[in-house]
Amino acid sequence: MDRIKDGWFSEVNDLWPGQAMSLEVEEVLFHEKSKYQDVLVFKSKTYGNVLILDGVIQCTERDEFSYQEMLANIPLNSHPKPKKVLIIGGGDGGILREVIKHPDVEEVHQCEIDQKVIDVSKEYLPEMAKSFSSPKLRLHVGDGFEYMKQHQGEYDVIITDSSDPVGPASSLFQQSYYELMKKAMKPGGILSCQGECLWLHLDLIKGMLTFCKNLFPVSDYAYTTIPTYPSGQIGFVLCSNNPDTVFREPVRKLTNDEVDKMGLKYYNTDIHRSSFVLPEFARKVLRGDSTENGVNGTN
Ligand code: SPD
Repeated sequence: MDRIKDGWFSEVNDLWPGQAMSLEVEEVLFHEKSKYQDVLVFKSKTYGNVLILDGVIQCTERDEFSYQEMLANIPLNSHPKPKKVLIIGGGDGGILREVIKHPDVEEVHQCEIDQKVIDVSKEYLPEMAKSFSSPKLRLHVGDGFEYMKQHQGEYDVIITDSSDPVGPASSLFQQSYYELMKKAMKPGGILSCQGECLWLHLDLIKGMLTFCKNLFPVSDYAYTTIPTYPSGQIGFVLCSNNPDTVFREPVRKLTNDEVDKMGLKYYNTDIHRSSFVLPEFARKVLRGDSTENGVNGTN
């Protein structure tokens, strides 16, 4: 296995040239090519079990909660009543686990293209995949574009938990995909998508926020810290069909007690607010000189 050398996995990829996260491997638990991608799971020395797709770290048991909690909770707590939610991707089940914690969520549709990812997650990442048994879930294995075409005007919140923009996943970072999500949303709907890294992909993020600004009355960008993603950081593109949405001020503010009861380890109301505060190099590019500091100047 050429990605593991001398007992270390290294995440070498052209999307982050000249750098690579390495994790010490204790045992390879699964390695197979699915119909869509190379699927590897190993037990690491210090990050628990790790899921790798096409050589890229998707999640580790130790730090996955940072990404999953933020990608799910920012949109859910920005919507006044998120009853029906669609998850595109997210085959490890972590986003689903977070979505069904929200008390207003009645029904979740999830569309994941690769059954193998669901299967290995059930086997090796049980803390993430445990929610696939939820009675609120309608799981569909297939293509997200096709699924949304058949479900127009249905969702309060759409969450896209994708891998990086290479191969088939690159279409999930393009305008046509956002147009499709817009059509699948109910009036006042909100979306949240994996939005890559400020340190590595600022131009890509700028491009996405530019077309989002033309498609939605409100759009914004937030981010989280996570040790095992490239440069230790990953962001989220957020859009709303409701012109009154102010992403950085959640409509549902969790008490400390609620945070505990929901088992949240990263998300709380303060981190929701602060995740929109950008370092200056990124603020200049993504928000220009607006003194209001919001992508659309409205929030
Ligand atoms: N660079 C890796 C980005 C992966 C984002 N998706 C991860 C899936 C976790 N549910």
